[in-house]
Amino acid sequence: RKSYDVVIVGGGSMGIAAAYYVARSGHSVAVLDRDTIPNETGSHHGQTRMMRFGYSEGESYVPLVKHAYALWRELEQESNRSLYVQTGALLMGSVGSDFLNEVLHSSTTHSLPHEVLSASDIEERWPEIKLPVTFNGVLDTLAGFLLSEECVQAYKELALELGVDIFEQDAVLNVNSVAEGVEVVTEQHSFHAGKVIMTAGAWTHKLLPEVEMPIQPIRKTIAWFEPKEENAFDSSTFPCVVFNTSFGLYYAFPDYEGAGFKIGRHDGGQLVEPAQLNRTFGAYEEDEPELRQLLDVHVPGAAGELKRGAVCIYDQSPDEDFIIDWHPSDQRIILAGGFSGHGFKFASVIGKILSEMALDQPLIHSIDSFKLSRFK
Ligand code: PYC
Repeated sequence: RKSYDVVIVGGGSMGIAAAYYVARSGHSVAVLDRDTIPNETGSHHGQTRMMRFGYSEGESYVPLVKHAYALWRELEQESNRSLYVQTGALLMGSVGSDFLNEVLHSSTTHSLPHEVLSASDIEERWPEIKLPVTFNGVLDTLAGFLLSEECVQAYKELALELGVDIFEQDAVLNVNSVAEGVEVVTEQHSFHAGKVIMTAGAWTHKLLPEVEMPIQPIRKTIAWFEPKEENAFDSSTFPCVVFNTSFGLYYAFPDYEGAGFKIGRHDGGQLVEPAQLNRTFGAYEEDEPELRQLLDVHVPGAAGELKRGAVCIYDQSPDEDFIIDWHPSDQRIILAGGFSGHGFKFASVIGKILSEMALDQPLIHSIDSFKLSRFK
């Protein structure tokens, strides 16, 4: 049996970041994952994740985004990698919609650099975007995208350098509280931990059925399309875009290193059991057409050939806010999940917060609004 100060169950973006920050404080750490790290079965694959500051999900996230951003920049320095591409993000929707009002409220409350643009301002600047006159947009100038697998790889390499033990392709079978710590049993090993951090997405509830983690896994698709005109959507000139339309909330990324114009839909998707998730893009009839629909209406020049499609998973909480808390009956177990498809950008700062929770340190941010007890 192997003993560690902290065992982390789930080495996705949150778990691997937590491993790094715990190890940086001089404690022994093991990270356990049923897959490899990084992998294509969680919520961090597909090249890019958006970093937005004027936050449509609520201005209370803005200080957390700012801190996350500072830590991503620090990770770039420490890993000697380039992880962030600042393109700006253009958020568009009906004039006066709750969505745009919240983006504006976040931007003004926190004095974030931004520009409010009419439909014609937008079309003048990016003729590839087609909008009705009833739409306008907010350009979040600091925004851009993170290279998601590279971020996970960077944390992994730094964690390994600090002596973290990583156990890949070894699924966790049991997590049990005992008098002197927490026992974790995997297919191949057994561990004794002073503290356990659970960052296993929908698997957390399976491993700790006594904790009511109200997380619904949702199957989501993303796809890369060949632009009809070469270079029209290149990340050197085209921003990340979000469209809040009458037929769905969509996000898209400019073409980075020839991958194509990447698009996904934030709402919708299929409610699934994690073990039964169909990971084949195209397995559902609507997979490609629902993404093309947005392109056909608002970005027709990007609606070329499908280059690649992928499937990923959202772990959705009922209010789409995160769940970060201690286990209600064992404070040695820390729970994090419900990132609801907007969590990746925060993985750096949440990893740090989870490390502080595990090490009984003061928290750099309050987690009051993320507590599990809000659902009671
Ligand atoms: O939170 O910005 C975001 C996002 C983009 C795609 C999925 N989530």
